[in-house]
Amino acid sequence: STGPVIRAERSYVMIKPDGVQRGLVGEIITRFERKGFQLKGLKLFQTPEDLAKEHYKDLASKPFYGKLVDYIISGPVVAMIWEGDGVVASARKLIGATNPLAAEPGTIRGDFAVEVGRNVVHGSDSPENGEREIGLWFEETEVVEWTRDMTPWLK
Ligand code: RTP
Repeated sequence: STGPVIRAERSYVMIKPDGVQRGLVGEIITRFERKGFQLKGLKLFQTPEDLAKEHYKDLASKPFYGKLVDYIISGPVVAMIWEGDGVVASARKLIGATNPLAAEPGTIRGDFAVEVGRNVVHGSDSPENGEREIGLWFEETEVVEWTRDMTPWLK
């Protein structure tokens, strides 16, 4: 057949060093699993400084950029690829507002954080950035093709 390959939507979701140190890894993964998204990549990873800088390059002019990079490389992160219809926007909802004090209870940041500079988790802000970030954080061989058969319970 011809034409573009239509890929399912994917988000790059990352448990930041504070989330790992505080023992929130299982809790956070559980929320995405129970929602009904599919895990396509997962690793515990010590981030090199150049990768942290590249990931947040759009914020390079912000006054907090240096501190942000130092925070992201301060300990291991859990890097994940989650896939499913609408996963990018839905992940942002599950995660909650950037400033945890503004995040609704029931969201990850609303339930577990108080500081914008220690806000536990990251989620891509668009499908395009999802693909960009997955390309930055994962080797092709680390992206696993498998089927989670949730039919007829979930689509
Ligand atoms: P993320 O990329 O981590 O999912 O966060 P976001 O889209 O909700 O927020 P963004 O504006 O992209 O900011 C990225 C991360 O920078 C840190 N930040 N610190 N005023 C500050 O000190 C400040 N503002 C933002 C946060 O860790 C935020 O998640």
